[in-house]
Amino acid sequence: MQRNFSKTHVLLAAAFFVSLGLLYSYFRDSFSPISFCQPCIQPDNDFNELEKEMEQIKGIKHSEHCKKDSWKIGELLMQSGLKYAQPSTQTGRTDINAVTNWNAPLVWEGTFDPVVIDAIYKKMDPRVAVVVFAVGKYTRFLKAFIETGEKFFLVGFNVTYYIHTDRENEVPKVALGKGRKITTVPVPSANRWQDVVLGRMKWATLTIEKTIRNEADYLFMMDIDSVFYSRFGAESLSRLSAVLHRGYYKNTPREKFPYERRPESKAYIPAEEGDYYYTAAVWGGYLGDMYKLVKYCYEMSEEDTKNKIEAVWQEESHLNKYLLYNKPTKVLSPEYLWSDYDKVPADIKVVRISQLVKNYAEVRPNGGN
Ligand code: UD2
Repeated sequence: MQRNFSKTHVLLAAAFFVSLGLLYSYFRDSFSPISFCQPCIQPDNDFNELEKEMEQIKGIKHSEHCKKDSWKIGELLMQSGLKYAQPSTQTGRTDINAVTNWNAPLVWEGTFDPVVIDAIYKKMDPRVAVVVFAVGKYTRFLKAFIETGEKFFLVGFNVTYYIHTDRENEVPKVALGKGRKITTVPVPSANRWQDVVLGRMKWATLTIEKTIRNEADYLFMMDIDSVFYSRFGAESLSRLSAVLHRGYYKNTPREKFPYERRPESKAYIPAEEGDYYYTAAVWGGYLGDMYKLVKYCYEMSEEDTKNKIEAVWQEESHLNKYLLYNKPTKVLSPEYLWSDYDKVPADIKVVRISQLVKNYAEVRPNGGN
């Protein structure tokens, strides 16, 4: 009797645990938070909120890429036998500062070896999304941007240009390198250029949620009215990379930065705070971190609209606010966004990408400069 009793219990317990296992595997996908590829996500409280929202969106699945064993960011692996100059601890550029006060690299020509850095990042085989907008007459800038991007931007890497436009028929056919493609995303036209620049945050958020989250590991947001003049390579990649605005990178006291100074705006930064002034024309990072930041700019600008205020430099103001309290992991020198309007000073050894001269009044829907 005693023996039968324990046998029954053992059987019942086994059945219980088997059912528990079955139930767990059935519901596992609903319990585990939806996440981006392994390198992109460091869940925290804010992010859990975003993830909850994303769970609402149907059809989101982990991409196969995430399961790749080779994809372990942060591991700076390099193959044996690579030939390159030995690095020095004593010599280097002395005319610039190559590190921030939170110890992140400040990237200038001469502070990295392109052979080494490309080799390291190519080993990870990352997929890079470039999100651009060409709304209204701005489609005229697409051809030169993509053609020069093919010559200079992360050459040899997998790159997809996500072109958001209201004029799909004006997206040019450009010969692309291996592993590179164009995806066109329709967006509505706008009457105000301010609505386009700010609207970028909303549309980019949606495209990341719907498409890019399954297709990329890194994401760059870029202005379309620019051309690449020189190498823009893997040295630009990090969890969050921001570019110093060419107008304010030298000897500008922080109180003179064109941050939003009205406390009513969500982008408000007090006069006595600030590290650098970053441009919103080029910024990039891991997909998950960029999603969080793009969505932040979108939500903060929506809050401002509710409060009947628009930040002085639209999304650039919100970006600067975010980056003050969430420091970038790499700061890129103004080599990573210069301007054809300006002379190139001695410390800019190479212009990698540059904003084109344009007739603001002619090209924008509501004129202005
Ligand atoms: C500056 C910033 C830009 C943004 C803007 C906010 C630089 C180089 N750029 O650009 O990143 O922060 O100020 O005021 O400092 N666009 C269209 N259609 C339009 C208008 C804009 O597609 O009708 C897109 C396009 O991708 C363009 C981008 O928005 O490159 C920025 O607009 P912009 O170039 O007119 O603004 P700009 O030069 O003042």
